[in-house]
Amino acid sequence: MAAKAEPIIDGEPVTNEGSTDTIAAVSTAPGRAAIAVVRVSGPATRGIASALGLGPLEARRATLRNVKHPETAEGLDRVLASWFPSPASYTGEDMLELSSHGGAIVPATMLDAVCAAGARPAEPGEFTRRAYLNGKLDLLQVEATLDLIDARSPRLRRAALFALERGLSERIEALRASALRLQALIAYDIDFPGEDDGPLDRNRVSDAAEALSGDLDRLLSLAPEGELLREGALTVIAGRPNAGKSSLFNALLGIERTIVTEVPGTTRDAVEALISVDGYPFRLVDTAGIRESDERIEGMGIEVARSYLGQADLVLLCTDVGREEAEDDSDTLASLPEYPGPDRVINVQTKTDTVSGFIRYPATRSIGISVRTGEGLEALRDAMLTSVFEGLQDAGEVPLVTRARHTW
Ligand SMILES: Nc1nc2c(ncn2[C@@H]2O[C@H](COP(=O)(O)OP(=O)(O)OP(=O)(O)O)[C@@H](O)[C@H]2O)c(=O)[nH]1
Ligand SMILES: [Mg+2]
Repeated sequence: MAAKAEPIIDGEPVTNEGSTDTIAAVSTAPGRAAIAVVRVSGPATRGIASALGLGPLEARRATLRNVKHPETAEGLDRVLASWFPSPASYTGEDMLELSSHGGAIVPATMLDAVCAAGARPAEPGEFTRRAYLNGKLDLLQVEATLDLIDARSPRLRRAALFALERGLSERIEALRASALRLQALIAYDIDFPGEDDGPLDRNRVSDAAEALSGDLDRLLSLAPEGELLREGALTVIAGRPNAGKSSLFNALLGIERTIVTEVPGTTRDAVEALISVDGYPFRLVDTAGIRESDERIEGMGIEVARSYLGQADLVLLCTDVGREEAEDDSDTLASLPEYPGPDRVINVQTKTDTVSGFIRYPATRSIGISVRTGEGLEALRDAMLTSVFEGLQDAGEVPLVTRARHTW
């Protein structure tokens, strides 16, 4: 990681009063596991290590040790203990990491012992908060840490790691420096118009302003896609009953998740699953087929489908290629107030294996697929990617803003 980070977003230097208490937490997820990690941070860490009977520890070297309870002296576990003296630690404070055995009991026992020796349980995010307050991470890096932990797609993992390594911070710092240079040029022009050096060349100011605004536009233009990387693009599979929506949902998911039958009106509720296409996340939703229906439960399903349509980042509008009135389907959906508009819709013609000499539906974006033969599924995945994440794909590995806050 780069040199000591300064908080850069608020522009105000953040002062750390210095924590007086020592915090501890089991940092690994609960459940049956080979190991668990208990972290301790704060001024009492050294004393806690000694109360647990760890003996002398070399800085930043994992050492095998027996841990005993500070009050009862009962042996608790054999652990790998790592000691990180301040300031070269994650939080900037004295820190101790105990890699104990995992499972339901051992990590809790470790935490209990550490607290009996003088620590208190940490609040959620408190280690990272201290790292921020001690200038070890800037705010963008804190958010990147969260994104990295929560990443549900390989692309977000890469973007988050880039931001954690200060790629995004450095980009923002460069933009800020350009803005300050521009401000200085303008101030010079206003304050000293008649100086010996002569007036400032107007082009210098306008060129600098244009360059800055171009850089900002480039960063912000990818913001909507960056945000979708965190949650996944809401991709709604819609169409008339029996169009093959659930079959497509299962095919994209790779498992038989929803019920498929030849009876129109099979799917009643919306079923959601996260899939990754080439490392990019899509929240896929299978919905009830949309038609006029007096049947109460089907009607409710249709309402749910319509509300999903209204929020969709992308709609896969399915039409059974064999149906004679197929061409009316897109008109029926397009007349709904929730319909998102053609640039967010891919027309999918289903069941191409049932017709010989499949003829392309005369719509701009239309892909023929068959879940029986697999035809067109790869082309559909490509179209989904380009529809939602084209900018990111073209941009390659660049700093990315992934939260609405970044665009304020
Ligand atoms: N030959 C063929 N049949 C398909 C294909 N896709 C779906 N089907 C059949 O079409 C029928 C309806 O499929 P579903 O996936 O249940 O359709 P749906 O749009 O989810 O239907 P509802 O939930 O009722 O709205 C089933 O009998 C499927 O086996 C395909 O690619 N080829
Ligand atoms: Mg269905």
